[in-house]
Amino acid sequence: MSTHRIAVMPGDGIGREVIAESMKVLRAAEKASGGAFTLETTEFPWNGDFYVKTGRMMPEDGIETLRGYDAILFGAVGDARVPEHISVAQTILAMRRGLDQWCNLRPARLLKGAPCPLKDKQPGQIDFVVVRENTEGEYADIGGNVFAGTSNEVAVQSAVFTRRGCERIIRYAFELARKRKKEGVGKGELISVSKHNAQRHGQVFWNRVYEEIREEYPDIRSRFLYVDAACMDMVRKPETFDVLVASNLFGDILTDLAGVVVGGLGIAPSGNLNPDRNGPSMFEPVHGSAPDIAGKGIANPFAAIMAGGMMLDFLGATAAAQAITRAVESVLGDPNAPKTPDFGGKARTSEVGDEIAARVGATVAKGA
Ligand code: GGG
Repeated sequence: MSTHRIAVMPGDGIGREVIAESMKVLRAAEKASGGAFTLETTEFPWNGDFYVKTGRMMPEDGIETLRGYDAILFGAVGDARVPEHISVAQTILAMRRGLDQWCNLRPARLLKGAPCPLKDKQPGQIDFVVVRENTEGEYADIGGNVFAGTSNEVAVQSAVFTRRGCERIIRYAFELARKRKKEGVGKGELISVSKHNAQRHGQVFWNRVYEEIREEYPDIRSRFLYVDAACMDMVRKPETFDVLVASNLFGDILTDLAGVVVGGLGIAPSGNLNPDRNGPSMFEPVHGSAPDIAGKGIANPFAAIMAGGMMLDFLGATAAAQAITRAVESVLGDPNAPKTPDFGGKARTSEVGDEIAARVGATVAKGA
C-alpha cells in the first residue's frame, strides 16, 4: 500500500468550492481502491483571508513546508482585497519557481457533452496538450520602475530564457509527443510556439534550442508556429494539434484559449510538474477564483476533479486516475446527469461532485 501526503490549498473564491469536490472524488477513488493507496491530507488556509490577517499569502516558510509533501492540490488565486500581482506571485508563481515545477502540462480534449463553441467539431476530434515552460520566460521576476508616479515613469520587465530552461521543456515536449504516439493517442507531432520574428533575443534563442533538440527526435514531425498563428489555428483547426510547447506567457494565454475551445475553463485541468521529482508537483484547475460566482455553489468542478485525477496519475495510482477520467466522461456525456449552469444545467457544484464520486466508486479498479 502506498501513502501519498497531499497538501491541499483551496485558495480563493470558487477554489474552495471546487477543491471540496475534487477531494470528495479523490476520497471515493481511495476507498474504492480497496487500500491500494491512501491519501494523507493537510489543508493550508493560505489565501486572501490569510493575507488580510498577516500581510502575506503564505507564511515565510510556506514553500519549505510544502516541500515536505508528495503533491499539492491547489484551487484558485484572486481576492479583490489583494493586488493581483502580489497574490499570484506569492502563491502559484512562488510554488512553481520554489519547487522547480518547470513543466506546466495543460491537456485539451473535446469530450462528449462538453459545450464546444466551434462549429462541426466532434468529441474525440480535438486532443492536444500544451507544454508550458513554468519557471522563467516572461514570468521571471526581473524588472523595476523608476520615477514612479511622475510623467517620466519607466517600467522595465525582462523575459529570461536559459539554455537549461529551454532545453528541458522542449525535450520534455518531444518525449511526450513520442509517448502519445506510442500509446496511439497522438500523431507524433510537435509544434514549437514562438515569436522570434519580433523578439530577437529570447525568442530567437528559444527557436535555436528547438532547432537543435528536434535533431534528437527524427521520429517526431515538428515545426514552429508564431504564437499569433497558433491562436488562429487553435480556433480554425485544433484537430491538427498534438503537442505544443511554449514559453510561460504564450503557454498561459494559449491554454485559456485551448480550454474554451474544448468547452470552457470549467473543464480545463493542469499539472505543474517537477519532472525531476525532487519536490512536490502541484495540480490545479486552469481557471481562477471567479469572484462573480464565488459562494453561489454553482462553480463547475470538472476541472478541479480532473486535476485531482492528473495528480493520482503522477503519483502512480494509475487505475484510480483512469477511473476518475472514466467517471468524468460518463457524467459529462450523460444528458441526465447533473451539470452546472455554464454547461447548460441547473445543478449545484456539490451535486456534480457527488455524481462523479458515485461513478468513481462504481468503476475504480483495484490495485491502483
Ligand atoms: N487555478 C489557477 C489560478 O488561480 N490561476 C490564476 C492566474 O492568474 N494564473 C496565472 C498562471 O497560471 O500563470
